Amino acid sequence: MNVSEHQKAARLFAGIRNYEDLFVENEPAISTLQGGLINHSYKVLVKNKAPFLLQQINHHVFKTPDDVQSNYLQLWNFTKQQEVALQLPEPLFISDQQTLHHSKEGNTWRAFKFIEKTESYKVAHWPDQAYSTAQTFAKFTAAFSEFDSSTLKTTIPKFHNLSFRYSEFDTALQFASADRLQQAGDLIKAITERIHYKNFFDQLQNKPALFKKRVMHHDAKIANVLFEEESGNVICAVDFDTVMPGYYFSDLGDMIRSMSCNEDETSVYFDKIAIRKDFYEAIVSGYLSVMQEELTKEEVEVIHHSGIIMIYMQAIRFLADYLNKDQYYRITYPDQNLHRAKNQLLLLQSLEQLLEDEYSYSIKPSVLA
Ligand code: GN1
Ligand code: MG
Repeated sequence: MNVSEHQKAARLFAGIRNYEDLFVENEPAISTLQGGLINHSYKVLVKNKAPFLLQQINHHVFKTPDDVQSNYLQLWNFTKQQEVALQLPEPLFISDQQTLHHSKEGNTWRAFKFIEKTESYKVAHWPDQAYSTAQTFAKFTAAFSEFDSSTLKTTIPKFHNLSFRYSEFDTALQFASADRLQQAGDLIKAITERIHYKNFFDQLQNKPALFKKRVMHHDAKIANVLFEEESGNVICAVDFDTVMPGYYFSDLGDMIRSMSCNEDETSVYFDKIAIRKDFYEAIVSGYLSVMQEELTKEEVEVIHHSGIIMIYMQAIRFLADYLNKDQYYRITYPDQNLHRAKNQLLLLQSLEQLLEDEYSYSIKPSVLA
């Protein structure tokens, strides 16, 4: 019988190590979970055992999957040892020390206890939901304020470094086909016109005492939060692969990106892409309700740059990937990355408008002049 790779991994995490242990009735039942653009995830049911989430870590994106897992275990152990009140998904062990399975096909697998009766959303439905999601990611960072973030391994170098992303985009421009360059013409212009956001990032990188590195999630979108089905309350954040030291605006900005609009990043209803002011305010105030004390005065002063930087960065990443012939983000139709970039640039425009009209917020704050 031909046993697939994920089936073998599921058996291992289910505690079935030998063929003698395997019977028809304890063969794991595996279903594919939709969602992320990077890893493959499955729900596994095994007779008389708690269900679990099985994941294959994408090693094209995460070149050192063992580091991804060791970062997670560091956080997990810290919360247990320090009795930090923060819920995290429980990693499953194959043996005493082992939480990873390296398949002979060259892939890395891990598993977590499945958290039942939950749901997650692609967009926020009520400002309250946005507020509690913002608090969740803020509490995540706050929970590790006593943890030395420099001990975390860098699983994706320069991941949320806007200057680096901009240079990748520049390189993509040089190698793109004439056809793709033409299709993306307006979007390329919209990005290059806004190079001052990159310059802003360059400047704050030179001020480590004012702009601090903390434990950041780096994928703080609402889709990465589990809500309890019945009550709608937040249970916990998930997807900690990109936890690394970073700037606060990575998470706050990704939340603005993913929750202040009624359409998600894949929407092609371009005329509906807009920032909802009440959601925007809920996100910023929810985040500050937890993080205000942690942030420096200078960080708070430029808080409205958070959404700008992250939406801009995501537009750049989607467009660069389109120009690179879609090597990074999974697509379901040919122009999807182009459309995602357009979606994000429209969102950026809408945020710029809001900040100018309603907040009289200067995009070049004096602190960084
Ligand atoms: C990727 O796979 P997923 O959806 O969790 C990406 C994020 C992007 C996001 C866009 C490792 O996350 O940075 O913001 O897509 N993760 C990685 O939705 O590149
Ligand atoms: Mg992710």
